[in-house]
Amino acid sequence: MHPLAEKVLARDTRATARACRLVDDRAGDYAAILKDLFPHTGRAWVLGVTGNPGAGKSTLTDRLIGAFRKQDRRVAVVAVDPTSPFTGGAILGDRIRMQAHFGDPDVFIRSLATRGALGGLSRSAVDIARVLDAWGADVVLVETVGVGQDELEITRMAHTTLVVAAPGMGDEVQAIKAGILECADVFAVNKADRDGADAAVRDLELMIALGGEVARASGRSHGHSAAALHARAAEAASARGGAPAEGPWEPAIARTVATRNEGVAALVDRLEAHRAWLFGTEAGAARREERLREAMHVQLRDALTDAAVAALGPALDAAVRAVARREVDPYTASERLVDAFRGAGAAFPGAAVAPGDGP
Ligand SMILES: Nc1nc2c(ncn2[C@@H]2O[C@H](COP(=O)(O)OP(=O)(O)OP(=O)(O)O)[C@@H](O)[C@H]2O)c(=O)[nH]1
Ligand SMILES: [Mg+2]
Repeated sequence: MHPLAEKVLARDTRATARACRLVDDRAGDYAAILKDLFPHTGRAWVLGVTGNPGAGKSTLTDRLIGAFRKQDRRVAVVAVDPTSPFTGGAILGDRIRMQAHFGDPDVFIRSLATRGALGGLSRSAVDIARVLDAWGADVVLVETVGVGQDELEITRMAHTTLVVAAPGMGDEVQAIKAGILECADVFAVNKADRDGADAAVRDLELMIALGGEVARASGRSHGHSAAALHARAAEAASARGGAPAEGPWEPAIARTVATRNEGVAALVDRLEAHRAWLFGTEAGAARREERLREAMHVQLRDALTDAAVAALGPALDAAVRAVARREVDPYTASERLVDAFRGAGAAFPGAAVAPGDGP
């Protein structure tokens, strides 16, 4: 086993920080470390915290750290900084907001610095969450601003996604990116000390009900009224410590005032109810498999892209020039490159596909 991986498993915080840095930079033995750690992962509950800028994600995350620490759980935070490509600015602010937990050996906070490369951010976030899972985190909180494709992918990797909304920022529901809404398992209407919290809750309730209508009309099963009853029963059952009920999950809503630590216990209950559903029901198992498949697709896409770019080398350059000169369209060029890559498929014994043999 890689010595750094060994130290992560021994819960050495310094070594864990170093492993995170290598993984974020894709430097050194990062791949070997990830491979060695993987068998020791799968224990952590990955909780995504997303929402519009300034909604109170970091403040609420800090409160959630506090609530989980009271239960004696080890907590890790991955703060994905949306502004880093330009300024790196928000990282410092988030660090300061979570400073209360600085020095607690059972809290690990890491800001992501990855810039540039396609999919780099989501890849780093997933891998770093794994490192922190191996470090022994019971809960990994991943804070992202709900903008951009990368961030959507990060949200989709979480077991449970908390969307933080705040009143007084215009039409809250409209302001939340559609893709993020689809991933929401629990909503926090934060800044409930401000005017407009009731309206925000009503909008969300309506939106969730309409989501059910749309799903029913299109023949999908989640969110319809029977399901809503199931979900509520599940919530009630798990609040009593019983088994969650079967059936799809209906998003839950909690009001919070993060600055005053109000409503946080109720929020944690709703998050826990989702976790109980996810890990305790057939529907939850199906959801986890679906998410795992999506994650595999992302991994595969990245691996294939890297492999193809490396294998094609000059052919790719030639294709770019040919497209630029309008000698060939990009669709045909891509097909030809794929054929060429498949021709070089001997690197995958037994799985090689001859040109023209494809589906
Ligand atoms: N009135 C009120 N203010 C709050 C509440 N929660 C957070 N804030 C304030 O809102 C501002 C933004 O809070 P953050 O926690 O940084 O929000 P964020 O969503 O993490 O922001 P970004 O990471 O920049 O997108 C800060 O000034 C907080 O003190 C709340 O419940 N009520
Ligand atoms: Mg923040």
